[in-house]
Amino acid sequence: MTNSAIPSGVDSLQNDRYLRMLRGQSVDRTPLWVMRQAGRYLPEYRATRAVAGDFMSLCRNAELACEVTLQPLARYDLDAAILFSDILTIPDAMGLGLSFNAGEGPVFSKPLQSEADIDNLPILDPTAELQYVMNAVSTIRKALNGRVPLIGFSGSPWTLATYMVEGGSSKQFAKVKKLAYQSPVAMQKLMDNLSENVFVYLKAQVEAGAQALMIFDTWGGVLTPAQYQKISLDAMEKIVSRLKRDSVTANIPVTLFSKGVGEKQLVQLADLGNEAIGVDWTHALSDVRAATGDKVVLQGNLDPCVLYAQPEAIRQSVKAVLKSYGEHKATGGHIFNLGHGIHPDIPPEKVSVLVEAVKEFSSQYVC
Ligand code: 1CP
Repeated sequence: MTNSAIPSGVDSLQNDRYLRMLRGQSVDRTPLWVMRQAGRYLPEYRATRAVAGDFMSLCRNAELACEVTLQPLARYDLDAAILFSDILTIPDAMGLGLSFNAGEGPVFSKPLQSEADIDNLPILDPTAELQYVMNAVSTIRKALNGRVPLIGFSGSPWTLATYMVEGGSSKQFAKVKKLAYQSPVAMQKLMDNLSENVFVYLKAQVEAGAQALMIFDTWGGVLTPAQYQKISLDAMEKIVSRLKRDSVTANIPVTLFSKGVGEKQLVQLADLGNEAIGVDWTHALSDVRAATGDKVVLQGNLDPCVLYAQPEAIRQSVKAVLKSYGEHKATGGHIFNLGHGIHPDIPPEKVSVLVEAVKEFSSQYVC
C-alpha cells in the first residue's frame, strides 16, 4: 500500500496543528500528543488487548491495532495519532525470538551473543516480515480519515541494540556496553545494520501512510558523551540524512528523542537535519531553547509523574512548561508532550486535565 492508494481529498487534514508546527507555519495554540497515549492506563486498551490475547498479537492485528490507536482520540482532543506498535518489531522480525511475559518487560530467547550473530543479521524487507506493521499503518490512516496526522516510529539503532544484546530490558546495560568497549568493530557493524534497517522500515511506514516520523533513543543517556556521539548519534544522523535525501521521505518531519542525555547532546541532536527533538523532564525547556537557538521544534517535557498530582497542580505544571518554552518565533516552536511515556496507573481523567490546560493556556504563546 502506498500513499497514492489512499484516496486523495478524502483525508485532507481537519486538524493539521501538529504538522504546521513542524513545518514552521502559524498555529492557534500549542499542538499536543502524549507518549504512550494508547496503553494500559486506558481500560478500553486493556479490554482490546485481552481480545487479542497478548501484546504482539495486538500489534499483528491491523484492525485491533487501529482500534487502540484511535482510543485516546475518542477521549481527548489530541493533535496527532501514533501508530500502535513497538520498537522491538525489527529484532523480532530478525528472528531473535521476542516474547512479552505477563508483568515483565520484553524477553529475547535468542539474543546476540557473538560477532558471528551480528554478521548474520539480515536487512529486512519491510513488505515481508514487517508487512503487518505496514497494514496497521494503512488501516489507521484510512480510519483517521484526516482527523489528525499519523506518526510512524522506530527505535534508534543504539536503543534496539540494547535489547538485542541484553536479551531484554536492562538496568546496567553491562553486556551491550561491554560489546562497545571490547569489540568496537562489531558494535559499528551492528549500528550500520540497524541504521539500514531503520531507514527502510521508516520509509515503508511513510509509503503505507505515516505523515511524520519519530525515532525513540530511549537509552541514549546511558552512554558517555563520546560514545553517544560515536554510536547513537552517528547512526541517527545516517538515518536522517537518508530520509532527507529520499524523494518519498524528504518532506516528512522527523523528531529525534534521546532520553537522559545532557544539554550538549541535545544541541548535537538538533543538528542532524531533523525538524524536532524530544526533551525529557530533567531539562528546563528555556535552557534547551537557549542552547539550540530556535533551530528545531522542542517536544515535551512535563514529568509523567505530575499526573499523580491533584488537578490544580497539574494545571500549574502545564502552565510552567508552556512558560518555560515561552513565546514562539517564526522558527523553532513547541509541541506539548510528556517527557516520557505515561505510566500505566494514571487515572484517565488526569489526562483530560492536562489536555484542557494546554488548550486553555497555550494560545498566548504561539504565533
Ligand atoms: O500491553 C502491554 O502490557 C504492553 C505495554 C506496551 C505498550 C502499550 C509495550 C511493551 N509497548 C507498547 C506500545 C508502544 N511502544 C508504543 C505505542 C504508541 C503510543 O505511544 O501510544 C510506542 C511508541 C512504543 C515504543 C517503545 N517500546 C519504546 C520507546 C519509547 C519509550 O517508551 O521509551 C521502548 C523502549 C519500547 C520497549 C518496550 N515495549 C513494551 C515495554 C513494556 C517496553 C519497555 C521495556 C523497558 O522498560 O525496557
